Amino acid sequence: MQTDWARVAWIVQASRALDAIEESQLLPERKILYQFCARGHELGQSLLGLLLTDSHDGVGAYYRSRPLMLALDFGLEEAAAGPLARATSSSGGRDIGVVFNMPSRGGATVLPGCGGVGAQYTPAVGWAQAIRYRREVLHDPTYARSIAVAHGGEASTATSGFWSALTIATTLRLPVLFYIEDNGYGISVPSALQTPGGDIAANLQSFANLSVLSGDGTHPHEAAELTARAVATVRAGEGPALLRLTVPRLSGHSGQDTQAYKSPELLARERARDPLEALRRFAVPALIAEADWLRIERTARNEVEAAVAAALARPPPEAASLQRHVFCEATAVGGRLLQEQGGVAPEGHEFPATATTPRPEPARINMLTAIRRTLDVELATNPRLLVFGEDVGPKGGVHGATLGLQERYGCGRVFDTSLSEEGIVGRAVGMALAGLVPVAEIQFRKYADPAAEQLNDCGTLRWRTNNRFAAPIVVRIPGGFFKCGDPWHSQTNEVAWVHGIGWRVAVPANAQDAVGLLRAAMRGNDPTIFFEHRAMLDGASARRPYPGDAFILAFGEARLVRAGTQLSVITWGAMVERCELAVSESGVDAEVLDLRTLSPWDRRATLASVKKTRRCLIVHEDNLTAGFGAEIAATLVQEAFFHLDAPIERLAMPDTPSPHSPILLEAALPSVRGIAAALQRIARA
Ligand SMILES: Cc1ncc(C[n+]2csc(CCOP(=O)(O)OP(=O)(O)O)c2C)c(N)n1
Repeated sequence: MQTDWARVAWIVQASRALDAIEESQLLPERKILYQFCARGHELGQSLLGLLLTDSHDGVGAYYRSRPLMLALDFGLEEAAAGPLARATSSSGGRDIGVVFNMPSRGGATVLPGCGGVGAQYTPAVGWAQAIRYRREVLHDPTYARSIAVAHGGEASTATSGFWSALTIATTLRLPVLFYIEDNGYGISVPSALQTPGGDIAANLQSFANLSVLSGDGTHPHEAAELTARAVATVRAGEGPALLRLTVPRLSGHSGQDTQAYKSPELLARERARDPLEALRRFAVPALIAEADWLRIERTARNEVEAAVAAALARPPPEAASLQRHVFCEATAVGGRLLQEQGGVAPEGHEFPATATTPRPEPARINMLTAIRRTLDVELATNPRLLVFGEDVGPKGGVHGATLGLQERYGCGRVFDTSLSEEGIVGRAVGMALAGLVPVAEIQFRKYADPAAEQLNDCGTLRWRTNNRFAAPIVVRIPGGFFKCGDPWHSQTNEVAWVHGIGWRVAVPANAQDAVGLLRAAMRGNDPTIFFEHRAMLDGASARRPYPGDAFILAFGEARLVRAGTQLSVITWGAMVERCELAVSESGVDAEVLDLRTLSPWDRRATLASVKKTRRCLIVHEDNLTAGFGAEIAATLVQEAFFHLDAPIERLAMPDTPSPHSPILLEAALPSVRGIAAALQRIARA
């Protein structure tokens, strides 16, 4: 493809002019609060953006990607409105203006960006894997030449996200281009501290299944040739590529940075590499007449000034809108409250009919079988659904939840992943953004920790894109004690996601609820953590008849385990069984509520029960301090204080990790005897 140098010149000039207005006017006037300048980075990004013409291309961008955004037709006014935090900007004033997102407008999608350096990589490879899935499993020929691009600075190649994405891309030979702009510094830290010798391309030369290219991002011909070659390689299906272009950063890292850590000589050397000057020398007059160059310069400046004026005239966000779009607000598929992109809902996917009344089979099954059967039914009825994680393929998962599913649905739909939880969750986010339903397994609760960044970013994604995007993924996580405990496999810490923003959290205590809640999660439109308690997976008390392929349960509806008059016990997960036993042992006529989900949690049922019994004991396995019991107690104190005849009490694991020795474990967990004693004491109070 011939390079449209006049267009490149316009993008470079427009980006320059926008940076200049922001630095010289809008920042000093405090109309914008952060300024991230792309000066020095514009040339390569302009060339790259003009090559991303496929309607299913997906781009993971970062805060210095504004020239790339302009090349992708983001629009000058849109670009100006972001830093001005306008209501109609791409985040509605909720995110830093250069943390970009752009639903497809017939061309590339720009995946919702993140402030965390390196967080763009694993969602980008998820998008690339979704391209392959759409092409090879769903047989959609329109994905034949689509690619994903992950754009970052050289310091981002030191992040775990980069390495996780590189492993996924190269092991699976995915159509993804890593486009690295090396300006020599991560804020003030030189690149030799990010990768040995400071050259990531040189260091990756021997990496298998990766085409590595490298060159000068300020040299028009070289940058154009390398960028075109890198994009063509990936489009041709030759697997992933990495292109490193060296560029100068001709400004501070952000508006606040004075660059005092650079010597005057270095600053002069950088100025001498200005790609705008290089472009002018290269193009004028050979490709663009002098008069045309001047006209482009003038037009770009005028258009930027007009765009800034129009963006300034846009209204700021309304304070009352703050809490909108944390979760999906649409009650049915379709309608303007749906996100524009992400998950199956925007494309009008219809699921088979559901039933809220169980149709029990005669035999009881354990929770593990219930989970497996539910995955099986959803895989069979929803071709967009994929199941993956460590060992979930031929082995069937370390707990056995996916046993036989790969055999039935193939390696494209049920598969093993590399050992990177960040990769599992970040990839799931990219797949969801590309319209799939990823169901990921994390082997044990503690091992979700390496995915913390992606989990956080996924939860906030709808809110921070002001409902443009959503990534409704399901993450299944076994945890809790089983025979013994230990600090790694046995913690619950479910409260972490309730405290995080935008997650729905299920903590089922029996096989029937597991079926209904897992189905609701896989057909829902918000990201969901599905917590599988290890003691419940084959626990006798959790066995129930299979409730049918259509059975579904709403989130936020507690189960009345036992009605009572003297005291309310609020609990969930493996503590449900212990509370039931304790009530029988205590002789107290206690009401037991199993919350079933913690986000949302059933305040209504909890308040009604406590107002009736006037006493309350909350029992959970998670540590006491800032466990979810504290939230319930605070709510009851505020909303049912005058109904209480005794202080609200909590029984929970003390503030220690889960211990391994069964003796220590029993000392740590709320025991049946301990719960019974508490019931008797509170009932007498
Ligand atoms: C995970 C994380 N750590 C630290 C930061 C703070 N930070 C923002 S940008 C940056 C430097 C990144 O440099 P590079 O990736 O080379 O991109 P450049 O800014 O040079 O374009 C740092 C340390 C962050 N945003 N995210």
